[in-house]
Amino acid sequence: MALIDDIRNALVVGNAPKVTELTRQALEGNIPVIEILNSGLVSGMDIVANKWKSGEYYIPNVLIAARAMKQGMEIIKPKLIEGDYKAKAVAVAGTVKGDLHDIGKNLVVMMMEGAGFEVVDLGTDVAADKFIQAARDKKADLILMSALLTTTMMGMKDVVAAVKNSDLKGKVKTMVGGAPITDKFAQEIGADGYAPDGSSAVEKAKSLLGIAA
Ligand code: B1M
Repeated sequence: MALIDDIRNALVVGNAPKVTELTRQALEGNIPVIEILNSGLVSGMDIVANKWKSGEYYIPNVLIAARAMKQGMEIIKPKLIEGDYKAKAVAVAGTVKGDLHDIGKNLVVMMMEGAGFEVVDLGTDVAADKFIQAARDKKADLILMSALLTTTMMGMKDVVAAVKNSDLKGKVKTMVGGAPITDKFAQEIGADGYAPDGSSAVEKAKSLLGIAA
């Protein structure tokens, strides 16, 4: 679809005003929000990732594309989270210590909110004790962790261990995700769940907490 292609292309070159405008047009044209997200914004970010990997793009190119992605996500957010606002459960979410990537984490937070979860977003570079404190303060059912770097993913193990060594043991489930994370890794560090993307994160969270789909 031409409009979706245009959103993707504008994101790849980091043209945030154009991404914003075209995303708004797509919503007004009743293009399904999931299609705008997956075929436009996420697919554009995949192209950016490949260009960086191949050396065609440098960090400034990636940063302006990430800014365009965020602005596009802001436009679709109300549509993505509309519907049942009744909190089914409380989750705290964050990108682990040392890691500043937040696009995927923000996406997961939006999808969880859209499914009725109350999510307390702790942002990026979140240390284990901050996850624990927030989970305790908010009486959370679930801790959602994201990591994009192989050098930070072990921070998830610290959080899982901190939960098991605290009064939260048995009360709070832990879930992990992010580009370098696998189901095998989740099992190795003792996390309760893993999901490869936002939609499956919602399904996994519901199944961990025994919430009917
Ligand atoms: Co970064 N970076 N980066 N970066 N960056 C990667 C991750 C990298 C793979 C690129 C590459 O080299 N090919 C590489 C990591 C290599 C490695 O660890 N082996 C890398 C590097 C090296 C770095 C720096 C170290 C670069 C430098 O400074 N020399 C630096 C680190 C900074 C830091 O964190 N301390 C850095 C910086 C940056 C930018 C600031 C420029 C920017 C981040 C902007 C931002 O987030 N606000 C950036 C970006 C954009 C990327 C890539 C290109 C794209 C990431 C992204 O947003 N993807 C990335 C390449 C890649 O991933 N292939 C890369 C789109 C997003 C929708 O996907 O985040 O995977 P993702 O989320 C998905 C799933 O993973 C999942 O659902 C989401 C939706 O489907 N998911 C979960 C995520 N969290 C989940 C949690 C769940 C469940 C599912 O449950 C709790």
